Amino acid sequence: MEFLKKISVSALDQQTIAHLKARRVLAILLGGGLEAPMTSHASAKDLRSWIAQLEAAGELIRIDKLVDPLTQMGALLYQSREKALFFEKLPHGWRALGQAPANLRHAALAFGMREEELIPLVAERMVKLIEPVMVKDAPVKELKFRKGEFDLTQLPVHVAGQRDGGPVIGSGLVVSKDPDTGARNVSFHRLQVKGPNKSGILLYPRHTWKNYLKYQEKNQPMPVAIFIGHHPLYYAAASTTAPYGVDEFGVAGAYLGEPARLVKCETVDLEVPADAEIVLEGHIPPHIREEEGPFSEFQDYYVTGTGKNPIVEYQHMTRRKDAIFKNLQNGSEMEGCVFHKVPMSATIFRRLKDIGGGPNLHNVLALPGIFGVVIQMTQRTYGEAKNLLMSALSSEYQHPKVAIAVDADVDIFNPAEILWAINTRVNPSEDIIVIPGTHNHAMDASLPELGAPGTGLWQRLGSKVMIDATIPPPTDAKARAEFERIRPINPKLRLENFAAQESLPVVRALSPIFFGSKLLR
Ligand SMILES: Cc1cc2nc3c(=O)[nH]c(=O)nc-3n(C[C@H](O)[C@H](O)[C@H](O)COP(=O)(O)O)c2cc1C
Ligand SMILES: [Mn+2]
Repeated sequence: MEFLKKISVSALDQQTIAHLKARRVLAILLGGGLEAPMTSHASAKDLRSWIAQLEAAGELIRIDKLVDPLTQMGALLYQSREKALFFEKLPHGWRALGQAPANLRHAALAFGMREEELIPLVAERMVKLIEPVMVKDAPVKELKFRKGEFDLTQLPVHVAGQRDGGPVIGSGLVVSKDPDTGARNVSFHRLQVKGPNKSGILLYPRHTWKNYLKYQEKNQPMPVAIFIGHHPLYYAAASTTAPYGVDEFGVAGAYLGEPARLVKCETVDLEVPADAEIVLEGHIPPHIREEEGPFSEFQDYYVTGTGKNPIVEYQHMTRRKDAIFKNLQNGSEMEGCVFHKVPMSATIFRRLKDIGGGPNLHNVLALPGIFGVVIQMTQRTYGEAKNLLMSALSSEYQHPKVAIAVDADVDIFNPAEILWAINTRVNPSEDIIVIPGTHNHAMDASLPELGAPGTGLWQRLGSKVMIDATIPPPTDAKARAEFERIRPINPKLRLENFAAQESLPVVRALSPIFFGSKLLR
């Protein structure tokens, strides 16, 4: 039995997924859970359970050829907008997951929800904070490396775009604390690798930056712990802008429906997820700024954020024995944007849902480029859409510059339908309103930039626009009737029931989503 156990475990080490299925079978065969290295907490959601879930859903592509992260991986991730990629053969024996979630369908899978109901349900869940728990069994502590024993340049960090300044860890979630209150914060920050134990860091002026300024004022380095590779709901929590002082691990608990499992770091007074793949411990020294960027960013441009940014110096690394790296590529409609879209849309949904006593709000969705948001609603009264649009432009999130309101008959997941609503339901002089002189996102290249990244004056002073593409409210049935959309007689008839046998493959290859597809339900 002991022999079988050993063989099985090392065989599992070789592969990754068949492994997880096999694991369950083996666990039964062996009369209990397996030992490390593949073991994670029985019920813990981690990168491995996520890979298994993607594969079972037919959403994962395995890449078994050798891939060079510096010159090849970016192009493969860029073209995989539909499926997650699992890189089985990377330099130095690494494996890695990317484009997971590649889209909102994957995000819905991670949350265990249907795509249409994802945002309203996440909006409900995100405030049901669950305190994290400290645990003893921590797969991420299987291997420990002190300074000099690890080398960031040996990790399979990839270069995403042609003009990038170098390889950038896009999947690092940064844990820091407010030095005055001890309140914890977790957020995403791009980390350009600059040497065996050094990276740059882009600190957009929000919570981690605020913590850093407090340390800098005391002329002290800010301790940080950065975890790489975990279940996507940890990533969704890190990209949620909770109020300052709220621990995003509590948000992770809310998303997971169970407490995040944490352990103490080895060299800094911080806590990290026990089931992560890799943890880097380090500090951000005060006042030091070095050139960082350009980088393939979320809006699909390189330049924003480039300049004299702070650095991170690393003194320790822990990881699983067979750690799986997480590559995360930005760019419009790439994985990074999925992590922007879900928490941002849900946060704005929460903001709007009680306006004026509770509108008939159906959905909210951040649009490509992230500076736009669409609100789907049925107005109760004339003018109500504009009240909601004002609020969407001024929320926890600094991104929205363009806010569009549409009715329930517009498929907000299909940009063509949103454009159609703007073209056919807007009276420009009444329904398009520009608000000048607003504070906008500092990474919106279309607006004038004041100050530089890494300084307190980094911002863009711009403007915002709301576009009301809603139709008259149901209380004015006559006016509303002018906007009833065309539907064919017998909308439930399907092409495949009428097509000739030889045409069936052509019919089956058709996309189920097209202009008006929702009206045929
Ligand atoms: C993929 C991705 C990459 C991000 N990269 C950065 C970054 O490099 N620097 C930064 O300051 N914020 C970045 N963010 C945004 C913040 O992590 C995010 O807004 C988070 O909610 C901020 O946390 P905070 O509200 O606790 O400050 C990124 C977000 C995502 C989804
Ligand atoms: Mn925060």
